[in-house]
Amino acid sequence: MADVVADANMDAVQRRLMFEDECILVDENDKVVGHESKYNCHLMEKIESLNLLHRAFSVFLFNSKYELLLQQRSATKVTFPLVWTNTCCSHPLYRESELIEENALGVRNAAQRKLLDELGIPAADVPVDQFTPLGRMLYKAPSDGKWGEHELDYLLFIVRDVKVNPNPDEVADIKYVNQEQLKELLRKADAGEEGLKLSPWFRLVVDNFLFKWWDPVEKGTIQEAADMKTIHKL
Ligand code: DMA
Ligand code: MN
Repeated sequence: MADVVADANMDAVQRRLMFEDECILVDENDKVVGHESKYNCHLMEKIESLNLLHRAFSVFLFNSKYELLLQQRSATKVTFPLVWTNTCCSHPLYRESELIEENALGVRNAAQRKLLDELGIPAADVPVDQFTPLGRMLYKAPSDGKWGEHELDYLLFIVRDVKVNPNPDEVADIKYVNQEQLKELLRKADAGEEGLKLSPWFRLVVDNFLFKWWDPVEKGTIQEAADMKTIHKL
């Protein structure tokens, strides 16, 4: 049963999205098995009792100096408020344009939609054919006990100089970091300095993939690192 009192305190914009967004349910091989509201997909109780797993994406956008754009999630996000994370994360929705599996086009369409919605990045600045799908990972992460994630997450890289105009409903702050600056951020998060927190999925990508992919990004050889066959269970 939904906790009516807690939900009444939920930010109105985020509540609307919880019920409007219809996520894609997949099995552990990323085969579509159905659809479910964003609300139900992120309730730990439903995730555990129904073994709900949904499709998601994580964008890593670099500028032409090969600095990675990070965002701090807004205080009103239902899951993982105020944590720092990669450029943009969300879900492809259960609609024709975002279900296209060929070359992960559905996921790339969703990424373009959410880069505009969360960060005000014009679609023209992030053409769908410029995203490189590098891999997929499966993970589960509780947020606050009631809410959490259980996702099959597509990792999308893109190198573009873009106009950014963050949407305060989604994003509290942004910054570009080079490799050294990100390492300093990780050190601070590990030491608990300045109340700095990183999202669990960003941490998984950092610990498993990001630094070994950064140099190929700079050399323009990142396509060679792509492995869309494996689903990494982390
Ligand atoms: C969900 O992100 C996706 C991942 C990879 C955690 P989110 O909570 O930011 O989704 P949305 O922006 O749709 O609320
Ligand atoms: Mn999710």
